[in-house]
Amino acid sequence: MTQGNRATKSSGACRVDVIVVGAGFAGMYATYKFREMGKNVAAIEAGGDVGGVWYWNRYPGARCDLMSVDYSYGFSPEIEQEWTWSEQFAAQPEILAYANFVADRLDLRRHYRFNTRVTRAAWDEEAKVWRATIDTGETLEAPYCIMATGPLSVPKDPEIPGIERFEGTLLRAQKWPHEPVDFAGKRVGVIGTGSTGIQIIQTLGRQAGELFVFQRTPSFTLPMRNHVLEPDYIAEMKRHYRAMREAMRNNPTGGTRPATSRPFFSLPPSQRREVMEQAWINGGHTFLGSFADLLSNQEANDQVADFVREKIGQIVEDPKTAEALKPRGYPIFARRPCLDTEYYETYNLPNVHLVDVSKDPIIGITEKGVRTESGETELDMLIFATGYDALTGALLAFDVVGRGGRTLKDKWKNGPRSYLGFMAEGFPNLFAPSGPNGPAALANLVTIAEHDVDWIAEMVSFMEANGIRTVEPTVSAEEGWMALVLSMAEKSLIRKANTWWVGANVKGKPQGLTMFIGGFQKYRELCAAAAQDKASNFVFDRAAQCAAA
Ligand code: NA7
Repeated sequence: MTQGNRATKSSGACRVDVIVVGAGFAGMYATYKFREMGKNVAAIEAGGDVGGVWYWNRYPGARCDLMSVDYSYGFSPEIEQEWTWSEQFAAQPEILAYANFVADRLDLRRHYRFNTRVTRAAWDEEAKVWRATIDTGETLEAPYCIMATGPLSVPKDPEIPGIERFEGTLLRAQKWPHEPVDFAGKRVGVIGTGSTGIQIIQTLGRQAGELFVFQRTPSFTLPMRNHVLEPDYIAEMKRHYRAMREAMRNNPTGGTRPATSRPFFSLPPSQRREVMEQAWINGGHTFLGSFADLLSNQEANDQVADFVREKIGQIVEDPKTAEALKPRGYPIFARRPCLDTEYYETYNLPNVHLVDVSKDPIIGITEKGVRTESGETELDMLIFATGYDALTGALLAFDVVGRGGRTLKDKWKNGPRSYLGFMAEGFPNLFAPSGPNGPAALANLVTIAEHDVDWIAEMVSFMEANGIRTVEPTVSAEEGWMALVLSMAEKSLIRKANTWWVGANVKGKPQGLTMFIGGFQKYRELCAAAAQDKASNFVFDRAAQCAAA
């Protein structure tokens, strides 16, 4: 196989220095970083091109709910200057165009094999290499393997009988067709009302003939207040990128949203109300930046939830529909807080119908549509926006076999365990940037990805400078990290909602909040401290000790 550089082939395997799995933001950056270090990189991607989740998620209304300036690479001042974002919150086509721009600019595609999946990755203890088998039957081998497989890359169908019977058009948000889909005059159903469903519903409500929303759990969603970026703003932003990136690294969200230490009840009621009104007007995730304790103080959380429910009641004209749209029974922000554009207003359109399947459960999919207890809704098209086997799904989708034949599936049978979120004891030289015990979905994934890849690259440089062939965390370092992650999680309201954040959306999956909730800045400090004390935290295998290999 050609990797555009110096891959060699011996004993049937294609030998390189680093294997990178994935062409999302983490994988692209890892490929670039290691190439710049002079490494021979072989990168594998299941999609037809770069972009990761943004390559697949082409559904109508797909958009990032982090600001474009945040959700972009900070490692290249040249790219920052050459690329211009058009909106405060970029839509999927623009994000994908950005990923393509970066891939072109850095000449990354020559390292990639697209439309290719890794089917197994196994550590060879004697040769000190990872061997990755790909679905062509070929094998790659390298001392280092970077699993940049992403926290949201394995789509999940709903557990509803009869899906295969549907004779209309079945569409999955996470694997959307590349060609345009026409909804005009069609009876369209949507199952799923998370961030994805909300974006689809607010878009298709204005395009479809009739839109039927099958809602099991309503999400809290806040106004995005998206807008076009004016030339003056862009010029200002480009002048200050360096300072902004520095601020992002020192921010709990890994983004530019200001943080606060102000507790909710430190203000008198009228001022709290004023702050909430302002947060609603400003839009975005302003609420979370307005009070420090919304994810730890139930009473504070209840008051914000009441405020948002009140807004829903004011916007949605039909009282029964408004009531069904008001989330209850879990804390606001404990499910991913969605950002929308006139989502609630969509339900005032005469062609949009809410089917509350928490009260009228779906029995099955039929040839003609969706059958609930009360009857059948006939549909031309049915869209699944039913989420992902998140955080661990991609890493457990194939066998990852570590030292002594132990698989990651076995190690993680009770939930993911790692050190710093991206290394695991028993799996030498294997790294999973933006992994499941880091800040993952709770902070800016691009900032996390860049940070993790930089940390890994520094570790590799240190190892090579010191004649070290392998690294893995010590048992006690991993135990300490997991104890910290789990004890912090105990205090968070996040664990009180049944979401993908805690594994509740996948039948049989171990439950629990295993993400690091301490914020990006703290995470970065802990990763830096870990690298400072290498002797305590890592087991190294020096070349001299395995001279025979
Ligand atoms: P989510 O947030 O996991 O949402 C999935 C939605 O699908 C959620 O509303 C589910 O309801 C619903 N769902 C799943 N199965 C069913 C069945 N059988 N019947 C009815 N409804 C069902 O995924 P998204 O893709 O929206 O968002 C994922 C992340 O992408 C998001 O958090 C952002 O970070 C970006 P449930 O809650 O299970 O009752």
